[in-house]
Amino acid sequence: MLETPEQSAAGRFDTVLIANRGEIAVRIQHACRELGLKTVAICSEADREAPYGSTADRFLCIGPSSAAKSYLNQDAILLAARLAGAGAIHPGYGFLSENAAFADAAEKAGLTFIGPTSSSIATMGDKISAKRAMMAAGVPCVPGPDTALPDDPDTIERIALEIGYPVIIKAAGGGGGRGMRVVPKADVLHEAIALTREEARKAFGSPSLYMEKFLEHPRHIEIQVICDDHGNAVWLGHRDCSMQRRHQKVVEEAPAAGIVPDIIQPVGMACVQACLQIGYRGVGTFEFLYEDGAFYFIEMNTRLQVEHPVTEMTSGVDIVQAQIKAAQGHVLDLNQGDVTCEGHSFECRINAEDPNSFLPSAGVVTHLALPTGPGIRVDTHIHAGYKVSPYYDSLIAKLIVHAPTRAEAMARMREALAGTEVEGISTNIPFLRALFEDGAFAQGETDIHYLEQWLKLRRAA
Ligand code: MV4
Repeated sequence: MLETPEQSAAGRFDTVLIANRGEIAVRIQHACRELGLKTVAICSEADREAPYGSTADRFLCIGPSSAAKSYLNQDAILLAARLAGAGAIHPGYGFLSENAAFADAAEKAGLTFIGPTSSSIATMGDKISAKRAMMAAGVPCVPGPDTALPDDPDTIERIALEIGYPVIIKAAGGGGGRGMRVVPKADVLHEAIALTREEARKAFGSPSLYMEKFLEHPRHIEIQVICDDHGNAVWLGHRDCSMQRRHQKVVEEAPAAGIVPDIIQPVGMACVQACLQIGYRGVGTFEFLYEDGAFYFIEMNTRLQVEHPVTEMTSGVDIVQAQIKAAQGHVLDLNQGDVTCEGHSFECRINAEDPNSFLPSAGVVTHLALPTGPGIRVDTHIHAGYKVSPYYDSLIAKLIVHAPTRAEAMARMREALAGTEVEGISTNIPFLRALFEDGAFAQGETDIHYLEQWLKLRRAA
């Protein structure tokens, strides 16, 4: 094959090992096949019967049910890739998707890691270096230093006073809600720092902390980017992911209600600028808090996200295909001017969980009905007779709708939820149906605390 300037030898591959399971393993297989790529599926012993195995070109069992011994087992995955002749690894989300050492090990083994460089992953994995990179690129950040907290108590107190209480102490190695503590006033500052530092040392192997202004009622808005290896980057729109419980998103939408193009556009362009400045490659998500009309960067995710479909619906871009093509070294085939945001999209995460305790509900799906109709998409790996195992994440399906307006998309989701039946295990479907009847949600009047408050009220009623 002739080498074209669009495609470097480094990124050339014809077989992709998908280092994941569940709905995302299915989603990535679709993208690979449409691009003419062969697929290698892997599984743990618990997933031997999973249908995503039989649709792949190869299917290898790489270890016992425990994720630590299978989907997180780097050596087993690299060995499977070698045995099956894969030229690339797609990590999906979760598991090894944001593990810089794994990305490095894959590249050293001569495999293309479908994601950013291990150095980009490491920079964003350290929340202080991420913030420093973003401030340097002109991305608006939460007030507070982009350096680790010093040890000197007086200096720490001065930083807190300068920011203004309440402040939040966060671990550099944390993220996604782990390793953080709110400090309402000065008299509990040092105690909060000592506790968070000990937790950080234990959980992340690093005692490094930083301090920010604590925003009390923000929304969680994120910006999706896609970049190639040739200095091109675009943002594909924004999403609202405020509907969460204990840092687990439940409903996501694109675009965010009430956030007009004029106010989000400069933020999107700053994200693009940051990508170019750090030499980012592939897909990424910039997470922001949005409060009183202003955006504040908090973290960057260097992986494909669970909620990428809502942006696919509004932008018309197949984000997984674009990600794979970027890893192949292709030049991005769209400019910022080509990116549009059409209509409105919602995603509901359907979880196999107890409606009261929220604990995972394992067992056999005895009956399954999935909704059909215009503007309805279901991303799932399950079928009637499927055995939901207790070992992994409780996500069993994603219900995605797209309609011209937000109100129409909500109506379409109500219709889609009405047409969804899962029997044999407990799911959060009844609760999602109730949520889509909620008036404040319909008005777009929610923030990151809304769902937990709503659940509390509902339980009391
Ligand atoms: C914050 C914050 C308020 N102020 N930072 C939680 C997850 C992690 N990504 C960052 N998080 C937060 N950082 C400042 N300066 C509130 C949260 C937060 C949150 C953020 C997004 C979505 C849900 C959340 C739930 C609780 C707290």
